[in-house]
Amino acid sequence: MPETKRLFFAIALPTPLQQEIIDWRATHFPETTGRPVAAANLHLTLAFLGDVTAEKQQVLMQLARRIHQRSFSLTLDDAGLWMRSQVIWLGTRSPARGLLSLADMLRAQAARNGCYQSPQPFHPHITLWRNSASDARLPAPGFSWSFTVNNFVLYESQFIRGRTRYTPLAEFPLEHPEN
Ligand code: 2AM
Repeated sequence: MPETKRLFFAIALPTPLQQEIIDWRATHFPETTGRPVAAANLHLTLAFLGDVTAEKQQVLMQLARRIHQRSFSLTLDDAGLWMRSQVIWLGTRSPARGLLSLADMLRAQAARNGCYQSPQPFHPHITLWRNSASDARLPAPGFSWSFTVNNFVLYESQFIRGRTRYTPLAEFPLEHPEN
């Protein structure tokens, strides 16, 4: 069996925003809500690739480098609870066109290269809590954070000594709007 890595393309959050969201989470949710995702692990997945060989990783990275897409603004102003996956997430009420087209392209490239893609529509989200209680309360609307997405990242997901760790393997720049 060839060696594989569990990979996904995602948008990283700027470090100060990670901390701001963690502080907001701490004041707006009780500790009993579930298992909080660590600050460094907050991200928005664009395309989940699954277990990928080194060869396929190279192909997918080459295709990702060929994507010409302008940077865009991402506003986080929505939250929800998915009962089935027991996830509480942060998302966006009006996803930028650039976000949707970037995810579409990466997901299509992944599918064409044999990485299973869920038939569920893409719902951009940042997982905040896992194993959340089904009666967990969500904060009232009114929160909003915005930042410019200038690149996207290929991550490896590992489970080491009981902890999930996401390691960035490569960064892919988006184009400056004036280009
Ligand atoms: P989640 O946060 O909603 O669980 C690394 O695991 C990232 O890939 C997470 O953002 C996770 O989404 C996502 N992910 C894991 N398994 C997936 C799957 N089968 N389909 C789509 N996304 C998946």
